[in-house]
Formats: sequence, C-alpha cells, structure tokens
Amino acid sequence: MEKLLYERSAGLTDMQTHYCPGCTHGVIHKLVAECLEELGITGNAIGIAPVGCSVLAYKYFNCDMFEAAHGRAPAVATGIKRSHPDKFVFTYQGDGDLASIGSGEIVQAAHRGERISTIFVNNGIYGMTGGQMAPTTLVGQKTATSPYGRDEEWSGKPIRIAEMLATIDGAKFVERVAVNTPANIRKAKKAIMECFKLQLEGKGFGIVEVLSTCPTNWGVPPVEALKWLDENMIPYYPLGNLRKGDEE
Ligand SMILES: Cc1ncc(C[n+]2csc(CCOP(=O)(O)OP(=O)(O)O)c2C)c(N)n1
Ligand code: SF4
Repeated sequence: MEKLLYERSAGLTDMQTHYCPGCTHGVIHKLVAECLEELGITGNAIGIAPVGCSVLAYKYFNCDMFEAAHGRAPAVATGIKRSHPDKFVFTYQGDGDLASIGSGEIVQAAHRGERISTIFVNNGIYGMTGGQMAPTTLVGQKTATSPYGRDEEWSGKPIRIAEMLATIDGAKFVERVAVNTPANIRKAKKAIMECFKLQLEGKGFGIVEVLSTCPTNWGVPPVEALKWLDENMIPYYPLGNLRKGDEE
C-alpha cells in the first residue's frame, strides 16, 4: 500500500520557484509556510516581499502578499499591521535588503515594538544583482565588488543584525538559525513558530535571522555551500536565541 510521506505545504502555492539549484531560500519558504499552516493563520496572514532574489515570494506564499520597495518592508508592514491589527503580518527580507538600504527601517520598527514578524535571510551577499558585497559579507570573502576579499580596513566588519536588534527593548524575540543540516532546519522551524506565536499573543517585534546559502554567487556547488556556511558563517554568526519575551 502506498503511503504519503511528504507533500507540499498548503501554505505554498502550486508553483515551481525560480531559485537556483541548492539555494536555501526554498527551504525557508517551506518552513514559513508550514508554520502558517500549523498555526492555522494562512488565511489571515499578510506577507511583505522584499527586493532581491525573494522578490517573487508573493507568488509562492499562499497568503495575501504585498511587494515593498527595497528595504522598506518593515515600514509597509507597520502600516498594514496598524490599520489591520487583527491580521498576522510578516516580512521576508534578504541581507542586502534588510541590513543595507533597509537598516534604518528594521531598527526603527524594532524600537517601536511593532507587532510584526521578520524572516531575515542572511546569505552574506547580494544574490539577485550578481553577487556584490553586502554589509553581511565576511572579512576575506570574495564577491563581485570585493574580488580580493572583503577588506576590514576599507569596509569594516560584517554587521551582526541579530545581536544589534537584541539590544532593543521593543524586540521581544530575536534568534539566529541556519538551514544547512536537517537538525538545523528543525531548529529553524521551531524558532519561526515561536516568533510567529509571539505576534499572535500581541507582544512586540520578532525576528528570526536565517543563515542561508547562495551557491551561485559564492561560486561553489550546492553541497559544498552547506559546508561553507557551517565552516565560515556560523563561527562569525553564532546560532541561538538572543532575546525572548521581556528578558533583558
Ligand atoms: C532602490 C533600489 N536600489 C537597488 C536595487 C537593486 N537591487 C535589487 S536586489 C538587490 C540586492 C538584494 O540582495 P539581498 O537582499 O541580499 O537578497 P538576495 O538576492 O541575496 O536574496 C539590489 C541592490 C533596487 N532594486 N532598488
Ligand atoms: S542567486 Fe543566490 S540567493 Fe539568488 S536564487 Fe540563486 S542561489 Fe539563491
């Protein structure tokens, strides 16, 4: 007898994504969709898509979606949540989007304690535009605009967004996870669940930073990209919870 072991979450549309082979944006979409479904909120959710490779996220999530200009997703989410407080509102943003042009928006949204949830996909590079250096690019990492590797003297050290936001009182949930192994994927889902529940409980701002791969612009094959993330990103961007509820 055939037994169904795995199926596409109803939180996703029946579309093939445009992501490159081995890109973990797809895994993160799956986790977000599963959380929406398991919490029974897909029909009441409004997602804000960013600029970057996940610009087409509005095609993939099976909930209402809004497309924001580069980095402005937290501002758009603020307007939507304040005018529709009964809705579940989340942003999905890359590191070029959130940590560069949108760094002001995310800090201010966290400071105001907006009741929104942010999924922050950190792959250390501008994926969509051809692999330029991002604020999150590691020291020594080669990109299209740092062909000899990021130079600390010239560009400083990469921004640790989760640590920065964890210092803000309005941020009530801050956790960094990764999606490079099955165990880490399970932990990532748990964090997204907790973050989403916090909004449903009417508490403050929540963010899950997800370390993700960009095999195409890192210039490594998909499986090696998972290893690269483990060996290079996790040491600089340690995984774990940085803020939960009203804990200081
Ligand atoms: C106002 C504005 N500035 C710049 C761009 C060009 N742009 C599009 S995507 C992108 C980088 C996105 O990188 P990231 O957020 O890291 O997402 P990824 O593609 O890596 O998932 C940039 C700079 C734009 N579309 N609009
Ligand atoms: S360019 Fe990078 S981030 Fe964009 S879809 Fe391809 S692998 Fe993913």
